[in-house]
Amino acid sequence: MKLLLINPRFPESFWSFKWAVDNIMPNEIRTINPPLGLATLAALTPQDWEIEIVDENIESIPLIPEADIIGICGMGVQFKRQTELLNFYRNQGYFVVAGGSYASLCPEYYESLVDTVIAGEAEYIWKEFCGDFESGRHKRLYQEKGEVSLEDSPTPRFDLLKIDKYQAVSLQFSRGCPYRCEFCDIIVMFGRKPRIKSFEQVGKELDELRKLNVTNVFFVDDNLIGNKPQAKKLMSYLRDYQAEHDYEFLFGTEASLNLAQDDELLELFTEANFGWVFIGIESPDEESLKETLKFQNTRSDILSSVQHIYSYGIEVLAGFIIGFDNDTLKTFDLQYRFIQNSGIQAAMIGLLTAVPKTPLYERLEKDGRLIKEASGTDNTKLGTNLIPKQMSYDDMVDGYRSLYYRLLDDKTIAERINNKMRHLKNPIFKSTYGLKDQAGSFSKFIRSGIIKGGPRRIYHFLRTVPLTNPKQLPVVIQDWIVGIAMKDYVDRHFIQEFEQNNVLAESYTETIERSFQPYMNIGALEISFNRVKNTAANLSISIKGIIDQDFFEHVAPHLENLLKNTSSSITLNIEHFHETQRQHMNRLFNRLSRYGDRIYIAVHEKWRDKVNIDSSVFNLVLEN
Ligand code: B12
Ligand code: SF4
Repeated sequence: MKLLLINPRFPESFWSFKWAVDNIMPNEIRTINPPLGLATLAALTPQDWEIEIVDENIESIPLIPEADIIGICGMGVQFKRQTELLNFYRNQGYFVVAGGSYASLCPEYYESLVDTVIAGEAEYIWKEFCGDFESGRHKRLYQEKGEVSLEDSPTPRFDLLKIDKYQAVSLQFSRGCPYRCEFCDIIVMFGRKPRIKSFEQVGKELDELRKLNVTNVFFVDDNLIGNKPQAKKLMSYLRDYQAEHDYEFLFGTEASLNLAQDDELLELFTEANFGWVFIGIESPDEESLKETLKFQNTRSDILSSVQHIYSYGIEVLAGFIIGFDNDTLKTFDLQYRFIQNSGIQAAMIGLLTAVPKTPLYERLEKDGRLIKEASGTDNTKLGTNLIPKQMSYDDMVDGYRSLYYRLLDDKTIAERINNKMRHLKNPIFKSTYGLKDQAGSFSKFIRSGIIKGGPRRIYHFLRTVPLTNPKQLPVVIQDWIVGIAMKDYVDRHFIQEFEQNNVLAESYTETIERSFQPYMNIGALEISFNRVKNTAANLSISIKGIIDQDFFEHVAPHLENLLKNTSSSITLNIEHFHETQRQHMNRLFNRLSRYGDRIYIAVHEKWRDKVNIDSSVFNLVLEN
C-alpha cells in the first residue's frame, strides 16, 4: 500500500518569519518547524506500507502521485489550501483522508470533502482505519472519543522529514493543560489532564534526533509544566541525557506563567538547556485575565515574573490578546507599555478570536456577537470573527494595526532589547548553526538587516550592542532579526493605502498592455486588472497562444516593478504551452520567485505535467 501524507502550504503569518528565512538563515532552511503530526502518523502506519511525507512549505506537491491513499493534515489556517488539495486529488480518483488540528475540532466541515475523516488523536483510530482499509471495510469517520495514553504514541518517523530544511525540529512530551482559558481549543481537543510519554520514549526520540545531527528542538507541548512534578523529572532526565551522550541540545517550549514561581523548576530548565519559553500572557489587565478565566496569570506581578525567568538565562516569547469584553481603547496603550517594559521581542499579539467549540464561541453565539462569515482560525490577521464590547470593530482593528507599528519601530525594538538585557545577563540561547553558517548569517544580518535599514537603524542597533557582556550578543542579534522580520510582515500585510497602491498598479498594467499589444491583437495574450475597494489589486495575465522569448524577457522587469512597488498580486493563467517556451518561462519564474506568495499560477490540465511550478514558492491554483 502506498501512502502519501501532505502538509498544505501555510498562509504567511508572523510565525513564518519570512524575512529571516529568505535573508538571514542558511540557504537550505525553508521554514521553521516540520509537521510532527504527519511524522507521528507515519510511525502508526503498518510497517509494510510505503510512506512519503510532502511538506508544501518546503517542497512542491506532486500532481499525479503514485499513491493508494492521500492523507492531508491542517490547522484552521490551512483549511483553504487543505480543501483545495483534497478536492484536487479526490477529483482525480484518489482516496483522500483528512486529519490534524482542524479536522479534530470540526470534523463536520470535512464531510463532503473526503473519503474518510480522522478526528482527534490518531494513535488508536488511524491503526483501526489502516486495518479496515486493507480489508475494504473503512468508515467515513473515525473519531477518538476517549483518551489516548501517550505511552502508546510511537517515535515519530523523523527520517521521513527533510530535516535540513527546518530551523528547529519538534518533539512532544505531553498533551493537555490543566487550566481553562475561555478561548482555548486545546482543552476541547486534548482535555485538562496532562498526559505524558515515558522518559524512555523521550530518550528514543532524542536518539533519533542525534542520529540526524539535530540540536535545535522545540517541545510543542501545550504547557510543558502542566504537571510540574513530571516536568521536573523530565528536566533532570534531559540534563542527564545530554551529559551521558556528551551532546548538547538547545530546547524551547510553551509553558504557563507560573513557571516563574518555581525556582527549582527554573533551575532545572537552565540545567536542561532550555533557551526560551513561549508564554500565553494575553493581557497585563487583571480584569481581562479574570474575564477569560486565566487566573493563573493573576497570582503574581506579570512583569516581575517575566524578569525573574530572564534571570535564569531563559528568553521569553509571548502571546497577547486584545478584544476581551473588559478591553477599551486604553488597552492598546497598556499592552504597549507592558510589552516595552518586559522587553519581549517576539510579542505575538492577536485579536480575540472565537474558535468553534470553545466556551467563548458558545457564549458569544448566545449573545449574538459572532460574525459568522468571518474566519475564526487565525488571530493575527487584521480582523476577527467577533464584535467587541467596549469599542467599535473598526477602532479595534485600527488600534491593533497602530500598536504593531509602534512596537516595530527601530527605536522601540532597541528599547525592548535593552530592557530585556538588564535581566537576561547570562543567556542560554546560542546559535545552533555551524561556524560557517554562523559567519554567513551574521554578515547577511549586518548587510540586509542593519545597513540596509539606514542610519537610524544603525544608530539604534549600536545602542544595543552589549560591549561589556558579549555573551548577550547572540540574543541581541536574534531579537533584531525577530523585530525586523515582524516589521517586514507588518509592512507588507497591514497596509492601509490600498487606493494609492492600486492607482500605481493600474499604471503599470497600462504600460504592460501597451508594450504587449501585438500579442493581445492575435489573441495569444489576455490581460485584465481587477480592482476591489480596500484590497490589493490583481493583475491577471492569460497565455492563450504562442508567445515568444521576447515576451518573457520584456515582461519580467515590468512584473518585478509592479510586485516590488505595490501590494498587488499577479495571476498567471497558462492555457497554452509550447516546449520552446519552457526555458524562458522558467527564467521568468526564477526572477519572480521572491514574490511567490503574491503570484497565483493556474496551469491548464493539459499542460500540468509539462509546466513545473514549485507550489512551495508560488500559489499553484488547483481548482478545476
Ligand atoms: C507546533 C505548533 C505550531 C508551529 C508549527 C506547526 C507545524 N509546522 O506543523 C508554529 C509555531 C509555526 C505554529 C503556528 C501557528 N499555529 Co500552531 N500549533 C503548534 C502546536 C503547539 C503543536 C502541533 C504539533 O506538532 N503537535 C504534535 C502532533 C503529534 O499532534 P497533532 O498535530 O495534533 O497530530 C495528531 C493528530 O491530529 C493526528 N494527525 C495529525 N495530522 C494528521 C493528518 C492526517 C491525514 C491524519 C489522518 C491524522 C493526523 O495524528 C497526530 C497524532 O495523534 C499546536 C498545539 C497542539 N497541541 O496541537 C498548535 C496549533 C496546531 N496551532 C494553532 C494555531 C492557531 C496556530 C497559528 C494560526 C497561530 C497564529 N495565530 O498565528 C499559527 C499559524 C501558522 C502560520 N500561519 O504560519 C492551533 C490550531 C487550531 C485549530 N484547531 O486548527 C493549535 C491547535 C494551538 C491552539 N489552539 O492555539 N503552530
Ligand atoms: S494555559 Fe494555554 S493551553 Fe492551557 S487552557 Fe490556557 S490557553 Fe489553553
